[in-house]
Amino acid sequence: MLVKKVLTCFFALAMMCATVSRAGVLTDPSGDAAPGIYFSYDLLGLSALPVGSDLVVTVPFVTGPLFPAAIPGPSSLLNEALYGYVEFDTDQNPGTGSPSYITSLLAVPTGLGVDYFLDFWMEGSNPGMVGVFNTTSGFVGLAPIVYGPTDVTITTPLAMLGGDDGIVSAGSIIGDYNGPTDYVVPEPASVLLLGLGGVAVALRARKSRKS
Ligand SMILES: [Ca+2]
Ligand SMILES: [Ca+2]
Repeated sequence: MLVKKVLTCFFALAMMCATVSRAGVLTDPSGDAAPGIYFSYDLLGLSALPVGSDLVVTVPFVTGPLFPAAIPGPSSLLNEALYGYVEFDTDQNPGTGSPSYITSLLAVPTGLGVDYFLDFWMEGSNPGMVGVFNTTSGFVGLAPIVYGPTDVTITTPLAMLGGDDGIVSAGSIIGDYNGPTDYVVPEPASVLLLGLGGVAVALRARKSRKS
């Protein structure tokens, strides 16, 4: 009986750890992006994890023959430049902050109360940097972005996010200059499934809700 109780507690703790440790890691299916007038960016997911005193965000994309050799930012002045936002619910409380752009632009519920966001548009006038905004008080500063061959990575000092611990709920909406082509949102149910290794189940659930 005692063994069973210990095992039950261990399993519950393991589930909590799995959920927390994966909270900043999201997946998104390939092939679900809307056509873009200039380029159809197709997200594969998003990770937003604390590394030292920074929050490191990586946004990977589906690549292919037409994918740019290096993802262009707005300062490239290329038609296929990447635009968009990454949003953070830093206190993981949907009751604080603002509604997500994903909701206001695409009418998709996210469960996010967005406290901070990264603005890719600002890279147009600040090459290699994106804007960091607090949804209540406005512009906070600039954070570096690295445009890679298959993903982009943004490193934001936690000090610019109100001294947060870097455990955040996050989402992203991206596209070309004309408008959004794809988005990724957190889903509490799928976060738990991912923690338990149910990736395929989560992807199927996501796709059925999108179609
Ligand atoms: Ca996608
Ligand atoms: Ca919030």
